[in-house]
Amino acid sequence: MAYVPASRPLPAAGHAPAEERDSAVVPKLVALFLGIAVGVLIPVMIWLAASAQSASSDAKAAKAAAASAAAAPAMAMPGTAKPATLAGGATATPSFAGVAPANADALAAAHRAVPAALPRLQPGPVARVSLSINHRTISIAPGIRYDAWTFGDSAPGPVIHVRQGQTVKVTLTNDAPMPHSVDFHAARIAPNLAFMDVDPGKSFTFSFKANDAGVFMYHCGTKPVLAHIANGMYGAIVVEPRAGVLPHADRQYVLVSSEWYLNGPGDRQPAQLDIVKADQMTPDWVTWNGYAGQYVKHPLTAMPGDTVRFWVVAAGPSLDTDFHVVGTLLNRAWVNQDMTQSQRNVQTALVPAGGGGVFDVRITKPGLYPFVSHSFASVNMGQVGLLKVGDVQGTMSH
Ligand SMILES: [Cu+2]
Repeated sequence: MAYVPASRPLPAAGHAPAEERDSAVVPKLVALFLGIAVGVLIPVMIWLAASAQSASSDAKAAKAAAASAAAAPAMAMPGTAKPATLAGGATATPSFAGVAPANADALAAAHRAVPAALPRLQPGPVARVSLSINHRTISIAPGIRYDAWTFGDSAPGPVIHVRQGQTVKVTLTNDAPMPHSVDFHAARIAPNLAFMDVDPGKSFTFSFKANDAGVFMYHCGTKPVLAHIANGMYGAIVVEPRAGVLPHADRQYVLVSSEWYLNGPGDRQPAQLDIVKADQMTPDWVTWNGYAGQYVKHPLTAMPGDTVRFWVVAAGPSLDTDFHVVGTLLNRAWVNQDMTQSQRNVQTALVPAGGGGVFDVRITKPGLYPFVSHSFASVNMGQVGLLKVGDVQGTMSH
């Protein structure tokens, strides 16, 4: 915005004649100019005063809003950040985005990528799902460790694959030192009966019928939910429509996006949750299946002409995913996992935090096709992978 100094002379006063040859004319001209100057200056001064008042009010309102929302971003390089604070006084650590040890490339190569292939269905009318709950130290990026809370041994937890119409019988076993629970978005069930806290050392079983097809999030629903999800307690359940409903797919992959909020770099000792960053939605890492960039070093694969189906969940806890495959379009997009209708030839599809979407691509030309959230700050923080179509060499970044 341009800033106009208050002392700058107004045009009406600045263009007075420098020389006057006819002295009789001078008083008239002076009177005329004074008249014009007064006529112009008074409204201008009133307007300037009103503007200043308005700007002052706006500034006060913005300051109050910023303080109450505690929304000041904390995105700066390590060591240079001015810490952001919550209204209560809690302070966020600086950003640890992109922290990498010297051997990060070798660590990325040695990392065993989380299998993204859709697991097999269980036959029969009942699908049994056992979920243990643990507190574990996991890797979330090359050389970066985090003290997570997990379903099973990993974050995300195991992918669950059932058929529409099957009964899902869930047994939760809490091997962690504090209460946890599980909330299935695929279930229509009273939360107070099914999603309740399970104490340490206890087990709990409940069932629901998977009547709604799609890909859904499951997560811990114990308060504070933000902390339990941010610490890793989430996963995906694929409820596949009845046989023959969906077009054939040659390859099927499940991708869960999530972000991580670290209270330290995590390279020398495991990081833990920075709840201020989580409240402010300023993550350090954003990942596919829990580990930054893992499918860049270890791409998902397809052959030219294959139909590749992505079952995508955005676990958040707070960021949406804008699903995009570079170099192609989504031939079919079942947005918001509504499996009754698909959109065609979509460039980018929104997967909201806590939501899911199913996307088919059919790529005929061999190459390396990055899949990202097209919210590109997330790419910079690790939410990028490669789909390798055909027998191609090398890698690429995006
Ligand atoms: Cu929990």
